[in-house]
Amino acid sequence: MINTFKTYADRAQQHPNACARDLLMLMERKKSNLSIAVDVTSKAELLSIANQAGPYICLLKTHIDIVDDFDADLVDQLETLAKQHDFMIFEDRKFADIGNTVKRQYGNGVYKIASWAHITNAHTVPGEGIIDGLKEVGLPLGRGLILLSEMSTKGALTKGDYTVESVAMARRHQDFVFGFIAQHQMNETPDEDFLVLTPGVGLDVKGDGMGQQYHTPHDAIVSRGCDVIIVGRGIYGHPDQIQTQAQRYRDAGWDAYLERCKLHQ
Ligand code: S5P
Repeated sequence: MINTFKTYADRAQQHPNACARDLLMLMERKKSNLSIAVDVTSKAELLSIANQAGPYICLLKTHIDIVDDFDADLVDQLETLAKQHDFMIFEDRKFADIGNTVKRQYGNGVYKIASWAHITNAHTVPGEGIIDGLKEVGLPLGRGLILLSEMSTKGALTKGDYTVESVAMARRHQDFVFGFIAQHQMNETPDEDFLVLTPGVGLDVKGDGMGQQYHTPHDAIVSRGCDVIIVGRGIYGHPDQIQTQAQRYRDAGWDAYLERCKLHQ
């Protein structure tokens, strides 16, 4: 692992991928490396949490297919909130099929993910064709893709050669793929700048009894070199404290980033 340290602002200036540039600039402008994972099942709750957490986040991560009363208006309202509070939207679809199928899952169907999600993600298990399929739909729309190279859960099979091959795939598609869902920084050469968005982040608990494993924002950002912390239940699990918890994780993530900057000065 090579550590050629640059600030988010430096990276925004130099990054070859437009979506990554937008995200890095937003992070710097808003002083936030926090992505909230809003895994709730009602439209009203999703919108309310997005509105309350909006000022503190750089990225809103959705699982749009768990919303019982999904409709097109939900997407319209999320887009309005994204503009109002200045955040981007990441649909955590975890595509995992052949290229010809995923391009339809991405662009068509009820959710039409490519039409509104700035970022989505994919497993690499089917091989590189999955990137080709998603790219056909997403690249003309200016969207970005991240690959799952390491999962956060106990016993995950995303390790060793799987992770190495996933990074190699990303390297061959840098016009569209700009980073990873992972637990560590993934760059291998000094000129590489993949963003690492990392889930399994919590300040109060170590796990959830279903395999999830939590680390602190400090561990994720300073020790493991990740760029964006993804926090779900640590924030939305306290429905009466959305703003307080979002601010707490935003501060913890940003303080950790400032510490990382200092360490490399
Ligand atoms: O390896 C992973 C990849 C993802 S995208 N582990 C994860 O937990 N996630 C997602 O991050 C998961 O689907 C959920 O939306 C979020 C973590 O939520 P939390 O409530 O455990 O913080």
